[in-house]
This record gives sequence, C-alpha cells and structure tokens, in this order.
Amino acid sequence: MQIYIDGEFFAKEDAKISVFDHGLLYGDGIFEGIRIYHNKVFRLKQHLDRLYRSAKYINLDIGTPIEEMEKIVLETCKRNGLSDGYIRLNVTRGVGTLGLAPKSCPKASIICIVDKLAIYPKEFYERGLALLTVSTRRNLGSALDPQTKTMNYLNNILAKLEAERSGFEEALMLNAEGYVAEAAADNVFIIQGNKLSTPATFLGALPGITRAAVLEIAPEFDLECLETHITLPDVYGAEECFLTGTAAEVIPVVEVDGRKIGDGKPGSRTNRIIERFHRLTREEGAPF
Ligand code: PXG
Repeated sequence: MQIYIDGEFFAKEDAKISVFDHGLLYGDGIFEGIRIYHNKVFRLKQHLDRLYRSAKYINLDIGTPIEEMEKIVLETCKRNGLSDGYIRLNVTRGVGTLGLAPKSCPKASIICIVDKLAIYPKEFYERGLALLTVSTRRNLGSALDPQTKTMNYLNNILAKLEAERSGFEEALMLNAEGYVAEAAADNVFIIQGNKLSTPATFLGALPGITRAAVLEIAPEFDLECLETHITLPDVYGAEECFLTGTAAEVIPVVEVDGRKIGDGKPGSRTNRIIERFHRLTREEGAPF
C-alpha cells in the first residue's frame, strides 16, 4: 500500500502524521470518501467540488489547486493498483501548537489513502436493513453545518453507537425540529406513489454524491423527485425506503422503529434503482 502525505508516498507502516496535527487534536479538517469501480474513480469531480466547498466553510486554505488534487488522487490510485476500492482523502488544518487557534497552523496537510473496501454483507442488500430512530439529533446548521463533510463525526458516531447498542445496523437521525435528516453515514429516501422524496439538505442532510446520482436516474423510472420535509410518519407509511452512500451504495430499508416498510421486503423500484446505479458505476468515472 502506498499512502500519500504532503507530496510524498509512504508504505502503510511509515505513513504517520504529527501528534500536533489539529486534525487529531481538534477534528479540525475535512474529508471525502470516494470509490473506485472497474479501474475508474466514480464522480471524482463532484467529490473534489464538495471538498473545496467544505474547506471554504471551515476557512481552510488547502494550498493546492483542485486540478492538482485531482492528479494526487489519480496518482495514488495508480500506485495502489486496485480495480475496485475506497479512497479516503483528508485535508487537516496541519501542525500547530496546543490551543485550538488555527492561526498556529501554517500549512494544511493532505492525506490520500487507497484501500480495499469493506463491503456490507450481500444479505443486507437481499433482505434490507432495519433502522432505529435515535435520540441523538443531527447537528444544528447554526452550530456545525451538517452539509459539510468535516472531520467532526462524533454526532454521527453517537447515533451509530445508539443504534448498535440496541442491535440495529443503522441509525435514522432527526434534525432539531424533528424532521428526518439522514442516517449516520447515508442519505435516506422514501417512495410513495410516483414520488421519490429525500430530506432537503437544509434540513440536515449531507449533499451526498450517491444521493445526487439517484436523483438523476430516478426520472427514468417515472419517479418525481422531491427534496423536501419528511416526517417519521411519512417514513413509516412509505411504500419503499432506501439509503444511499459511497460505502453502502443504494441499500433497501425494510423496517423502521419496528414498523414494516411496505410489505417488509426490499421494494421493486428500489431494486431497479440499485441495478441502474450499478450500471452507472460501470459506465462513468475518471481512469487512472
Ligand atoms: N451523510 C453522511 C453524514 C455521510 O457521512 C453520506 C450522507 C452519503 O454521501 P455520499 O457522498 O457518500 O453519497 C455520507 C457519506 C466512512 C464513509 O468511511 C462515510 C461516508 C462515505 C464514505 C465512507 O465511514 N459518508
């Protein structure tokens, strides 16, 4: 494995960063999780655009133009030679003093890891997931923007812990007002009639790259797409439900808080969207 850190490549054992990096000390940084499918990077441009938007939000000067970042990612992919895999791109505030002021960090650090993907078991896709709505609410936009992919993931981790403690694989998170926001690391969708709905990003959902891809392909199935308010009763009463994310791709949800969704089996339209999404991952991508 060859890991990129600030202009150099290191073997896994030697890929180390300083204990004074503010990414470690304060979670001060941003990241992207990206996938390689069939020797191509899926939607790299969209991931990099989101990364640079995240940097703007935390007022971080990445110090590397986006075109250069694209080359860094593709070169790391090339050196690792995985035809299918997972890219983790982190940009931290860099090394500074103890004390959270970012001004003590003169230079951001860029880390790019390419690894095998820990894929969810196939049975999850065949039988669908059961979700639990957790008491941990999604971050308030006025405190830490949930539309930004920062290295502060404790909000999501607390949600995941809560779900797992009760024996569920995934958590459903509400925003402070009680509207459905997203899962701990995935976006959520419901289907009712010919409407495909997902929480609007301003309600606490990350603008997911997979979410955007699903919104693009859904009209092919005569589904009208809505980015809107969704309540828990909307989810309980939906005909179909699924999650989207880079790691999970598109995964059916068959139960929420003990209520069966539809007939309790992955929905037929969900299954068609899954198939179509897989085709998209074969057709598209940046070669390296
Ligand atoms: N919401 C949250 C909070 C996420 O973290 C998504 C939605 C889905 O977005 P994308 O762009 O992936 O469709 C995410 C994505 C990881 C990991 O290592 C997490 C994500 C993606 C890839 C890897 O845990 N989260």
